Amino acid sequence: MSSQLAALNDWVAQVARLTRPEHIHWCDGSDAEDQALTAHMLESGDLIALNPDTHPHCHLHRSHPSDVARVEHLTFVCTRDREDAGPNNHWMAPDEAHAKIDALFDGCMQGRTMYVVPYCMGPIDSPLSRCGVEITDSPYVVANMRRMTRMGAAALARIEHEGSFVKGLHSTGELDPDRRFIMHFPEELTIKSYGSGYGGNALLGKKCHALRIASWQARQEGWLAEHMLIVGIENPQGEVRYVAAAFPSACGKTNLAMLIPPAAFRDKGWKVWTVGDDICWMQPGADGRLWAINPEAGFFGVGPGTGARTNANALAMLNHDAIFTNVAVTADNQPWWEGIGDGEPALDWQGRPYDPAQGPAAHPNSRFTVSMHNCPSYTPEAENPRGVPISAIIFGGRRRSLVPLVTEARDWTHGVLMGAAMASETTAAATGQVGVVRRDPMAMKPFCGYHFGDYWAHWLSFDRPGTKLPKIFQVNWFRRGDDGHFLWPGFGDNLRVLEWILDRCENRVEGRETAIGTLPRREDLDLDGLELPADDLDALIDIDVAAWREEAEAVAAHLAEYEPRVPAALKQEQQRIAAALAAS
Ligand code: GTP
Ligand code: SPV
Ligand code: MN
Repeated sequence: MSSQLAALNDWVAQVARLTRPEHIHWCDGSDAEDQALTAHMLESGDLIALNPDTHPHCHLHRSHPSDVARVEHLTFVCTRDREDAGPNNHWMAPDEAHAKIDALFDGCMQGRTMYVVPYCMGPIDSPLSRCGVEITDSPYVVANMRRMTRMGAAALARIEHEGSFVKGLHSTGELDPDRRFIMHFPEELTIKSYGSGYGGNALLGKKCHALRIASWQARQEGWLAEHMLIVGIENPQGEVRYVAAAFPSACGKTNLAMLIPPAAFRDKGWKVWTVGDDICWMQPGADGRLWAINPEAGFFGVGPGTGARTNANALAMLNHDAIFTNVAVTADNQPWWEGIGDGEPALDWQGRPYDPAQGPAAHPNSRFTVSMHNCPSYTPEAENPRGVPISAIIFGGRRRSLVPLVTEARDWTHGVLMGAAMASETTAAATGQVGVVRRDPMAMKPFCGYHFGDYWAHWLSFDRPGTKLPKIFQVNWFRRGDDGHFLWPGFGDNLRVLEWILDRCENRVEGRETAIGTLPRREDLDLDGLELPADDLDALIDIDVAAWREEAEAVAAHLAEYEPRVPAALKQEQQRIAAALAAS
């Protein structure tokens, strides 16, 4: 046995001594294994079969009603030095954290099966990929990990010859919010999660490994682990350009990654290719460009708002072999959520007869899990071990006011400031109040595994001789008028903005320079086939200088929260913009 496998076996044995499972099952990732697990979950009630005629091999899982979103207040980064976790994370000393959570794990798997889940984040043969092993007592987690990662024998083989893997220990525990912690030990490449069966709390390959732990590793090794979609845009000449975009949770990544071009664009030959919808790992290649992989193998997407009009690609991938979590069902047992566009809910997400007085039928953070092979716009480039070259990086948020439809940063440093200054209205993806504007730098507030000051310095460090970095942009699909309506139609029409962005990257289109960056003028956007009230368009590409002066002050105060680790170059950039605003 290789020493790597010996280390893995030792750890599994040690966990088994602590948690005392009745059985230990090593997952091989095979179809037979998946089928057996599914049958077992149908029997236990963990899964409910959906209509086999309309949705073959699709199942519904209902979470405990108190366990339906990520829990940021119970998520900790446990570094030896408290400062390294930064004010952006909750911190606990590693010894204290281990003791606290191990006490919960003590004996927690008695009478249950412990699953050992080897997985690879990224294509098995990519040098950019990294492996992990999740130990869990939840068959639902195993089924999700199988769709979301390259799970099983191939991953184990890679672990056997590779230096290291991330250790993740998970138990659903009693699902008691008072006995729930999601703990990260970046210096030990270890994650421990207890008391939640939900998404980012429990599928440890995703946010815990691929963002919190990976961002730490990426800083040490010279790459970036980001909360970004990756999408390929093919123009009528057949050239494909890749864009990576960071939007906070439930702010449009899945939708942009699977965008369907508006009819006028489709007719001209525009196509969109999906590489990833949530996480992007990227690093400079020998040619100086940034090359990116999607470490995931599937989508864990938001149901509500996903409909035939807004995202037909997403709907099309959900009619076979999908797991649905906390959605409603129709009388004939099809999945249903607000905005799906068809049918009526019969049972709500808790399985009660639907009653509008009890709130929405589907939980606002209800989700689907599918393999990316289900997606009609999926591209085999997602399997390319080299990754894809990134032409533009986009930062976006959900802002009903202030932030224009699109703004181009003047250079990398300005772009990093744009990312660092991002703010967005909170959503149902995490427990807590919804709709409150908070700073969410690079859409990484809940996910950066170390001090934001160090993180910004790391971003700035990519700007060095020999690199051909992507241009950076900021977008906002969520501007609203005084009466609350969205000023921009969004979804497929976002391609009009992507076209301007890609044309800017190749110096093919003009814009208007302002204190906050370059904005398109009306004539710079391709609005063919779009009926947009002139006032709405004006508002979308205008800037309110007085409001931006206030924003500049707020950004300075926000940066100051990360002192003394804020890079001087970032502060100077902020002052440059404040001065430009003062002069405009
Ligand atoms: P996570 O999986 O939580 O990281 O979310 P995400 O960023 O992938 O968000 P997603 O694409 O699932 O969108 C979340 C919600 O925003 C859904 O209700 C969408 O319908 C809505 N949405 C997405 N794109 C747009 C857009 O361009 N305009 C408007 N108005 N809403 C959008
Ligand atoms: C998010 O909240 O950003 C998600 C869902 O993508 S979860 O996997 O729960 O983090
Ligand atoms: Mn996400």
